[in-house]
Formats: sequence, C-alpha cells, structure tokens
Amino acid sequence: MTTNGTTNGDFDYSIHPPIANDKITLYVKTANPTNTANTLKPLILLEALQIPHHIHIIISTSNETWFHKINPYKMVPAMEDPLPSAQSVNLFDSSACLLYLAEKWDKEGVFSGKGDKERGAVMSWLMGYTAGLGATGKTWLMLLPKLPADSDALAILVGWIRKDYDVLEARLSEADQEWIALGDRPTIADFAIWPHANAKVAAMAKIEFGEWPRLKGWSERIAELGYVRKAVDRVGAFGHGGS
Ligand SMILES: N[C@@H](CCC(=O)N[C@@H](CS)C(=O)NCC(=O)O)C(=O)O
Repeated sequence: MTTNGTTNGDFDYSIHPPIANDKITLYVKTANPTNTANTLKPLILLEALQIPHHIHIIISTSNETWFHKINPYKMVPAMEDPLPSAQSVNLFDSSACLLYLAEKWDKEGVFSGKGDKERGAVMSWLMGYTAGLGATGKTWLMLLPKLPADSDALAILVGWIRKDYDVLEARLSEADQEWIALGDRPTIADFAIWPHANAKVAAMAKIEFGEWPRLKGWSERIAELGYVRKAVDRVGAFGHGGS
C-alpha cells in the first residue's frame, strides 16, 4: 500500500524543511490546470509499482531557495531519495525521475523493458518525447496564458505538437503496436507522453484529437489503467486537501 504524507507550512526559505527519511519524497506544487502534466508522470509510476513515498508541496519555486539545490531549474517534479549512507539522491526532470524509479524498483523491466531490444525501444521513445513533444508542450503550456490566442508563436508550437502526434499515430499504426514503445504493455515512455497527448490537451490547443484515431484510442486505454486513474485523482488534489 502506498504510504505518504504532506508537509508544508512555516519555514525559513533557505532551510531545507524536514522530510521523510525512510522513503522517497516527490516535490510537487499546488495543482492548477496547467502545472500538473509533468508531476503526473513519476506519480503514475509510484502508483504502478506501489513505491512508498512522501509528497511535499512547494509553495514558491522561486522563493524557497533550499529547493534550488534539489532542482537548479526551480521546477517540479523533483525527488529526493534518502540513502542509508545519509547522503540523499536529488533528482529533477520528469523523465529522469521515471528512469530512476524504474531502475531501482522495476527490476523485472515490466515498465522499462526486458532485455536490450525492449530497453532500447523504451529509452528511444522516452528520450524522443523528452526532447520533442515534452519540450514543445511545456513551452506551449507556459505561453498559453500569456499570449493572445491568435499569436503566431502559439500557432507554430501547435504545429509542432501536431507533427509529434503524427509520429505517434504512425507508431501506433504498426502491426500489434498497442502501446508506444512496446507492443504488449505500457511503459515509462507511455507514462511520459500521455500527459501531453490526450483529448484535454488537444481541446486546449483547439485541435481535433479524432484526427489521430490510434493515438486517441491509446490515450483512452492509458486513462483506464487503475494506477493512472489514481495518479490523476491525486495530482489534481495537491494543495487542495489531497496528498
Ligand atoms: N522538463 C521538466 C519541466 C518541468 C516543468 O515545466 N515544471 C513546471 C510545472 S509543470 C514548473 O515547475 N514550473 C515552475 C513553477 O510552476 O513554479 C520536466 O519534465 O520535469
């Protein structure tokens, strides 16, 4: 069973607040409609593998200077893994978090691939996404509230998102390819991609998700996985009474 708790509250902005020393801590922010996509990814794997963890809400990624040592980019998600040797491991970027969790807790390679061929596919699709749709999607989400809806910059970014959707549609059109990296089961590549490839994101970008029928079907399959549903429910409640 997943064990977790939440800490926030009064602290000196430069002093690392107390966190659990017997389980991994996932740093998150109070949820709003555009800041949960990246945090959702490691949370899905924490749920899928039932990894005991603690949630810590960062109130201000700018002001809480202690956090800058955990993630110099001052963003969530980030993680801290306490080691028995007293030195903890700091992790940042959702893809790094996924890889770290998988290496440590998915020894069978269920979500990260068994053997060279599967691992090669999982890593390639994860990294292809991280450098592509992940970066584009993040920039687009950050600019969305700041630019006029008809701005050229937003149109260019949406064009790039469409091109990434084309690549994913072609992948899912290959024989027996039910999931992005592996044919027979979802992996950390699917968990990374899904928060930026679903009907809700498409609607925000004002694109018709039905143009990519296989991607739409894949997205619906991911959404139905029990551990994904749990992670989605939890991420939306961070800072609003959820932990
Ligand atoms: N490449 C990073 C991007 C992380 C990112 O964009 N995080 C956003 C929230 S989704 C953030 O923390 N923004 C600063 C803030 O909200 O204070 C990742 O995949 O983890």
